[in-house]
Amino acid sequence: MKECAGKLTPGRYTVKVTLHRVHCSGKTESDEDEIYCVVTAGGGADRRELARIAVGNFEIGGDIHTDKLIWNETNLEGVTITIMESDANEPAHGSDDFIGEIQVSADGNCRPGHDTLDEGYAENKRYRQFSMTGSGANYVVQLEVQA
Ligand SMILES: [Ca+2]
Ligand SMILES: [Ca+2]
Repeated sequence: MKECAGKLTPGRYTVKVTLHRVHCSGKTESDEDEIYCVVTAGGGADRRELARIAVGNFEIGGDIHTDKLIWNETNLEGVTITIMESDANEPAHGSDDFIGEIQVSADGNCRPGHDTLDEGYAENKRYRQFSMTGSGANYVVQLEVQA
């Protein structure tokens, strides 16, 4: 019983998420997509932005291997990793475009959010792969999650 209770203590797990690869097979812009990702916790009015990381610019067929560290914290709650397209340089186009999102629970389990499909693991079995189709785009995102 004691051991079981210990396992349920919040904040026990450090979750490390690395963005391994992003592949573009459909853009939301006519020119380059400027992709970034945001890490948030909470929802609705409690939504808090914890990190914002630039990923890169994409044309169709674009394929970026980044191995960028996105998150490396002891999670007290789940976080959401949202892939966005920036319109900072296109003020006439309104707000940034949503591409897709992945929810990472406190113990490191991943599940797809809006406009996102869980494709399981990449061919090498090491990276979790998600397909994202928000705002008419089509991206494949590979994450390495260590918990
Ligand atoms: Ca846009
Ligand atoms: Ca843009």
